[in-house]
Amino acid sequence: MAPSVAQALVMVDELIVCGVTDVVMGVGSRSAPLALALASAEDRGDIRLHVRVDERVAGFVALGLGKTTGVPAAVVTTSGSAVANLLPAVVEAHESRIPLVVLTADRPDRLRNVGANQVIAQSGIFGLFTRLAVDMEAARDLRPQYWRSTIARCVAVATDSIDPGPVHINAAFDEPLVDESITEQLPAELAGRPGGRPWTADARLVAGMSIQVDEALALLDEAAVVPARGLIVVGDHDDDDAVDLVDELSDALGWPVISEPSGRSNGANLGLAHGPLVCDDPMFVQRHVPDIVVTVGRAGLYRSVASVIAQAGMHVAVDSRSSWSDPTRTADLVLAAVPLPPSEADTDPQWWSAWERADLMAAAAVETVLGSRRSSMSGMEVARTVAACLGEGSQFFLGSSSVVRHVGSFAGRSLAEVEVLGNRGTSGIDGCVSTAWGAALGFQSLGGGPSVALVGDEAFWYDSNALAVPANEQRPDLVIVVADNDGAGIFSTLEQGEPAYSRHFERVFGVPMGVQIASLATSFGASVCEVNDADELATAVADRLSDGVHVVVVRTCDRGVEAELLTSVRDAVRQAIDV
Ligand SMILES: Cc1ncc(C[n+]2csc(CCOP(=O)(O)OP(=O)(O)O)c2C)c(N)n1
Ligand SMILES: [Mg+2]
Repeated sequence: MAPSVAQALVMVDELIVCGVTDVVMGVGSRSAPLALALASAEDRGDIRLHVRVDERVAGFVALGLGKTTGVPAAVVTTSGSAVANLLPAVVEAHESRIPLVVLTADRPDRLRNVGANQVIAQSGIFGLFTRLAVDMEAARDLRPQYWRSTIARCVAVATDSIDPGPVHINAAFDEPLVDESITEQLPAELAGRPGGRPWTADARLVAGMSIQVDEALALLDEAAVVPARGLIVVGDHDDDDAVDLVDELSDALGWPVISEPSGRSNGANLGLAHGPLVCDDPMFVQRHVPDIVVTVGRAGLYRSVASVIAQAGMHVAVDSRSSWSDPTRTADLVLAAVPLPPSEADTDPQWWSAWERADLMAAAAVETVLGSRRSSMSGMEVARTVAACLGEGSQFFLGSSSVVRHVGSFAGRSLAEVEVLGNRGTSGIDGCVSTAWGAALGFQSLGGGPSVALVGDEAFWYDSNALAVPANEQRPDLVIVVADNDGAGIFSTLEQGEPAYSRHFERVFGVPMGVQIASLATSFGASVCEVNDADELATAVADRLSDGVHVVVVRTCDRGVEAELLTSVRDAVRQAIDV
C-alpha cells in the first residue's frame, strides 16, 4: 500500500470514528487519495459525501451542515487557489463559532517555493481565523499514530463546547497518490483504538470537575478496571487544586509520582527523588512498564520519562487548556482536572516498592558519583547546593537549559515547600532574569519570603538588561545564581555532543564567548560575588537572602567534563538498580 494511500485511509477512518458524518469535497488531483478513500467510505455507508467544483461553495455547504447538526463537517480541497477560496466560509465559521474541519491537500515540502505547479503557501493560510492549524507532513512510511492523533485533536478542538470553530489540517501527499488498495478495508497495522473510539477522547467538559478515575476510564470502555500499576507524571501547570489531587490519587493507588520542578508535586508522599534517572534504566523500565500513566500539565522535560509515557498501556492526560499537551501523541483520554481515587480498587504494594527501591538505589549511586570532591563544581552540584539553601516559603526561579533538568533529576525532593517556577511555556533563554525579577516582586508583595533564581551564563547575559533598573525603582529580595560554564552546556548532553561532531561542536553549539559575568553584572551596579565551591556557594546564597538584588557567579567545570559526569551518574544508577 502506497504511504499516501495509507495516510488518506487512516485520516478518513479517524474522521469517522471521531463522529464526522458529512464531507464536502472539491475536485482535484493532489487530493486524489482522500477522494477515493472518501468514496469508498461512502460505499460502505460510513459517511455522506457531497461533491462541488467551486470550493467557495463547498466551504459554505460544510459550514451549513455544521451549523445545523453541531457536528463538524469536513471540507476537502486540492492544493493551490482552491484552498484560498475557503477563506470566506472559514471566517464565517470563526465569527459564528461553527465547528468545521478544513482539510487541504498540499504538495510535499520539496515542491514548495520552487515554482512547482499549483503550489501556494497553504500552511496557516487562514491566519487568525482557525482555532488550530496543523501541517501534516507527506507520508514516507506508515505512521497511523501521527495521522490519527492529528485528526482526533483537530476534531476535538473544532467541537470545543466553550469555543467551537474552524480547524485547518494542511496535509501533504507524495506520489504515488493512488493505488488499487485504496478500496480495501484498513489493514490491521493501521487500525485505530479498540472499539472504534477516537485516538484521544476529549472528556474535559464531561469531566470539568474532578471525577473518579474509574468513571473517567469508563468513558472509554464501560468494562475498564483501574490498573494497579500506574504512574503519575506532573509537568508544568497552573492548576492550584492539582497538587492535593495528585497526592490523593497516588496515595490511594500506590502510584509513584515524578514531578518536574515546577509541577509543584515535589513533596508527594510517593514522589520519586530521581525519577528521570530511574526511567533512564532500560532494564528497570522493561520490567516496570506502567499499565496506565496520568500526566498533569505540560510534562516534557525529560526524554527518559517521555519514553515511559509512550510505552504505558494507557495514557490519561490532565490539561484544561484548549490545546492540551500530549507530545508523545499517546493520550487515550484528556481530562480537565486530576481524577479522584476510585471507591475501591486493587493496589499492588510490590509495584510501589519496586519504584521506591530503584529510587533509593539511584540516590545512593548519585551520592557516590557526585559526593566525591572535584576541583570545580558541576552543574549538578550547583543545583543540589542552591536547592538546599531554600526554606519553606521561599521562591525558586529556574532558568531554561541544564539548570532546570539538573534540579529535577538531583534536587527535586528538597523543594517540597518551595514555590518553584520557570519559563516552561517555550523554554526560552531570553527573558529569565526579567521574569525572575518580576516573579520576586509579585511573590514578596503577597508576603512571600526570599527569592532565588538559578540560571546559566547564556541565559544571564542574554537578559542582563534586566539589571538596568532606575535607582528609585522597587527592588525585590532576589539572589541570582549564575552557573557559568562559558557557553551552552546542554548541547554536550545531546546527540550533537557525540565525538562524531566534535570538529564543529564548539563553533555552532557550545559557543564560548568568555563573557565576564561578574564584570557585566557590576557594570549595571549590581552587588556581585564570585564563588568556587559548594560551601562558598551555600554561604553566599544564605547571606544574601534579604536586602535587595544580588548576583552570585559560580564557575562550573568544563562542559564536556560535566556531560561525562552525567553519563557516569546514569551508568552508576543503572548498575545500582539492576543488581
Ligand atoms: C531565546 C532562545 N534562543 C535559543 C534557545 C536554544 N537554547 C537552549 S539552551 C541554550 C543555551 C543555554 O546556555 P546556558 O544558559 O549557559 O545554560 P547551559 O546549557 O550552559 O546550562 C540555547 C541557546 C532557547 N531555548 N531560547
Ligand atoms: Mg552555560
